[in-house]
Amino acid sequence: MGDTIFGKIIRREIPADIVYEDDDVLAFRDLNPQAPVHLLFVPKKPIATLDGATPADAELLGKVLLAAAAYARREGLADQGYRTVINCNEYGGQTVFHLHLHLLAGRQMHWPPG
Ligand code: DGP
Repeated sequence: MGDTIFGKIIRREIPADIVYEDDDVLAFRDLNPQAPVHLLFVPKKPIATLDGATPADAELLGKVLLAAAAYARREGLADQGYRTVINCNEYGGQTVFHLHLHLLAGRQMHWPPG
C-alpha cells in the first residue's frame, strides 16, 4: 500500500488543523465532520488497515487509543461521552488506507451505526 493523504499531513506536505502531536501519534480535525467534534488520531507509522496490524504494533495502537482518551478528558468531552471508530476495508467504510481512529463528540450518538 502506497502513501496516502494522511502521510502527507504527517510530513506537513499538505495543511491540516492539527490538535495533538507526540513522537508516535498525530491528531487533526476531519475534513468532513460528522459531529461537532470529529478528530482523526493516526499513528505516524503508516499501517494501512487494522487488518494489517501485527503484534509488533500493539504498543503503538495502545498509544493511539490512549492519546484519544487523554485528549477527550483534557477537552472536557469525556463526561458527556464520545465515540471512537476504526473503519476497516470496503464494508467497514474505510476510504483512507492509513489506519486512523475517529473521535466523535458533542452530540448524542446512535446505535447501530449506519
Ligand atoms: P475513513 O472513511 O474511516 O477512511 O475516514 C477517512 C476520513 O478522512 C473521512 O472522514 C474524511 C477524512 N479526510 C479525507 N481526506 C482528508 C484530508 O485531506 N484532510 C482531513 N483533515 N481529513 C480528510
